[in-house]
Amino acid sequence: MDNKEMPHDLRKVAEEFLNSQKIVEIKEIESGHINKTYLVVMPECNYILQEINTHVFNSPFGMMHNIKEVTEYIRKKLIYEGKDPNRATLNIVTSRLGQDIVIYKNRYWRCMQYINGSKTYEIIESKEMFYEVGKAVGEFQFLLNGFHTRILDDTIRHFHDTPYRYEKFLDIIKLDRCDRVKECQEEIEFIHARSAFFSRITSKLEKKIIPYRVTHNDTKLSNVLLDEKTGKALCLIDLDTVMKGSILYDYGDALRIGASIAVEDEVDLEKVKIDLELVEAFTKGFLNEVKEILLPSEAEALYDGYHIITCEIAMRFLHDYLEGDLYFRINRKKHNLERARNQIKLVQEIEKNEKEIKALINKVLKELNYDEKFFSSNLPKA
Ligand code: GN1
Ligand code: MG
Repeated sequence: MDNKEMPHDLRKVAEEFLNSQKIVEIKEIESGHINKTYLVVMPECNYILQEINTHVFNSPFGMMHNIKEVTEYIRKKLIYEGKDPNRATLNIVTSRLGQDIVIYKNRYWRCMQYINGSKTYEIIESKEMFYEVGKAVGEFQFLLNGFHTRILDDTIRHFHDTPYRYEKFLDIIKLDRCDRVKECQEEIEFIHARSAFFSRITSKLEKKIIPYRVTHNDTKLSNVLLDEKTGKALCLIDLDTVMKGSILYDYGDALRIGASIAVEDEVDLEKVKIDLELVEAFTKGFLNEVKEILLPSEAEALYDGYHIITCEIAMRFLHDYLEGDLYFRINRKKHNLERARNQIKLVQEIEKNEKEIKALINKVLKELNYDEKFFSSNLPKA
């Protein structure tokens, strides 16, 4: 599918949201594996224009409903607390007819304000930086603690349902449509060997041992905005997958990329290692924000979040490779296989450091005087 936009079409779409007289330039931003993103430059402030990938998000209105509800809630909460909400959450721009989505030539578009002076990163540059990322991820959870999960649409069903994803993975292997299974035997075996614990989080959700919360579900590093000058946390972006879920996946997904020394598609696997000091810095920032709402049953399973989400993403990249690269955008032929191998190496690193990571999480909890008695009255709303 050729996704290159005609400049004329892009302008037409942008003009549905913004004053056509003031649009200086529209340029593509390389970010994310799913949607297409553009920066619209205007004299006073810039905007983000995005084409929603409706193959992945087949309920775009449900998705926008979730984003609107969640950002409105965060905005009101921040105002109530006397804080400035403008740089602390996304601001949706509606079309001149008041709609959140513009459909142009059968494709779906939305627009948001660009947060000035903000920056995202593909790789962590210091402990301080990752501490701030931890704060942003934790604050998101904290701010949404009182939000009813039932308000939200299940935009991508079974999104972090790792056992379900494993079932689908088995189906794809059986089908072997692209004749790629024989090339990936080792990787497939790696996933099989870990499948027994894929339900560790989902079964606790089902049994209500841990609660469903409003979660971001895609807390990878490049979805966290930091202030360009001060390096302080601003907010989480890419709220497309905001739904009900487990805080453990949000904790783990942020660590997955942030605590790895290499980028997600690094092919030199020697470079794929985790930095324990980074794990600690993130955990401190994160737990400091959520210490008053985190249940002991969640606190004791934080490591599982890190481990299982990394297995899940490895399996998803491999699944997409076996299926013929239908889901994640690729820049080279074996990109998804390379990503899968990278994540598999990361899983090995996490497993190798299991004891250290668990000890580190406990150390941070102790330092924060985490204590059961705070939490019983602060259960999230169903
Ligand atoms: C996708 O859209 P993007 O690139 O932020 C994916 C996430 C994966 C991530 C891996 C809707 O996120 O689940 O963790 O790639 N998003 C969706 O980098 O599937
Ligand atoms: Mg995303």
